[in-house]
Amino acid sequence: MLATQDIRKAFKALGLKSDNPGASDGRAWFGNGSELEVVSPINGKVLAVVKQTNNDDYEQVITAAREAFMVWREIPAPKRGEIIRQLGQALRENKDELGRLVTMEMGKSIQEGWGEVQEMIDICDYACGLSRQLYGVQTHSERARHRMYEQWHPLGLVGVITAFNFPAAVWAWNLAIALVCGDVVVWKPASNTPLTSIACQKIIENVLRENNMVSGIATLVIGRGAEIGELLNRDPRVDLISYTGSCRMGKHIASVVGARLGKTILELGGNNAVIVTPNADLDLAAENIFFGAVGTAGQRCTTTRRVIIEESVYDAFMKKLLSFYDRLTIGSPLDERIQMGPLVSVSAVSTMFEALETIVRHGGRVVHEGKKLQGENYPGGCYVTPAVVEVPKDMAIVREETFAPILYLIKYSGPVQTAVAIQNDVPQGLSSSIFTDNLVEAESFLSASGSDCGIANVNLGTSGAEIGLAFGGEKETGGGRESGSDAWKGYMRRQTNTINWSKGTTLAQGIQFE
Ligand code: UN1
Repeated sequence: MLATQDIRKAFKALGLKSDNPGASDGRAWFGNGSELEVVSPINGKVLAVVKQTNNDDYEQVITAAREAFMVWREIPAPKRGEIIRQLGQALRENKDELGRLVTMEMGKSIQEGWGEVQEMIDICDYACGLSRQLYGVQTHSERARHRMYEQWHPLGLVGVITAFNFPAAVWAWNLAIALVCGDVVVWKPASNTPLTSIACQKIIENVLRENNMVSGIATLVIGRGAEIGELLNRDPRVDLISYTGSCRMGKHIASVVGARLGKTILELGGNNAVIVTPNADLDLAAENIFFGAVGTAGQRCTTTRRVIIEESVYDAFMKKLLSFYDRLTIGSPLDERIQMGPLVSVSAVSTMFEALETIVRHGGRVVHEGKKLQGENYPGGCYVTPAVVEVPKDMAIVREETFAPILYLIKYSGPVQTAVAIQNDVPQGLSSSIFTDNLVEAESFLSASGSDCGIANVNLGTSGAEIGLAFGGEKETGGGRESGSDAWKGYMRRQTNTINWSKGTTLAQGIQFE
């Protein structure tokens, strides 16, 4: 299951101990706050202890970060990019053990643990190239002998608050972009996954040290959201909060950071749907929806939560889908053949079964039973089988994001627009997809009157976005964008410059002022 020697091996490779300080200013490690026990969902046992950040520790970290910004912002962007290239290299070297640690700490399958580290490597490669492409536009002035252009400057200190489900990659796709943009980063990870953050912090610190960089460029504050997270939200020295997590917390952060006119990038909940039309390849649809629904045990923001199926193909599709569920392998996520590990915690299991009770009480029909798994192969109370339920499209709970492997099947009849309307009729707007070989259906799904989500795919699932384009969503998903495309602009400040080389005064808009 989770052998002590495996834990020791990973800890040794990544510089972890049984007792770890949880704050770093980039040079020294400390932690004078309360103790946090880190429990592995694989067996319900304590992996290690972390000493969390208290207020004084926080001050020390933020002071170091602000000082580091004064230096880092002046280093040429391609040089910053070179350091991120080296971070990618260090992650390549640590991919195996870091992937294992992610799995040990939050329970995703080891295949997905390695995939997560690969996503970190990808964003480092991307950010290195980006460091030579932080382009601003120039335009023609209406005044003779005037030149106009815009340029992008570093913004300052970025507070990165991450979720348990991608405990390393969310940090990486914020940090890599923020650092090449000339910002410095303070990271507050989820309380379920502090060990992964300590391991990542050690890796970046090593790289920065090897480059003789000042400390404070990348820093870490492990602590409760209500304490340390709140200090970050209220702190005017933190220029941008990039938060990944629930809509409820995102609304709180938007109001607190907004009240001081700070910037936010919010990547909040999803309630992602797949539309299966009569023109879909049903085998392809079933396979992709299966991964989308049970990958990461249904705990991705991009997890497929709803399938909206045209009535004439409903039964045939369901049969194919359930045949995948029947073959699903559940167990220790460190076993390479296992597709689904435990949920992250016992409380996540309770949330799942409370939701299932509500669904059944309101008339949902269970077609694949979600149940708790017990016995010696499933220690610790976090293993479940995923659920599939048929529901009417207007059931209230279907509009909520339950962070668990529960998949809703909804029947539609009529044109594809009917399915799109059902899909869009939820508060969230992260990811969506359609399965169809019909061009008109696909294009109408992608059109202005189609999916209202930040991500819209054709013939692939809702999860597993690549890093090359912008990642994020609309409505209650928060509107933020991370990773590729021009998401970097969210991490910089824009400056419009006009230069007069005419030796005379010409006012814009033709104003005479003599
Ligand atoms: C998340 O669940 O917060 O698209 C992010 C995906 C991953 C990222 C998920 N690349 O599923």
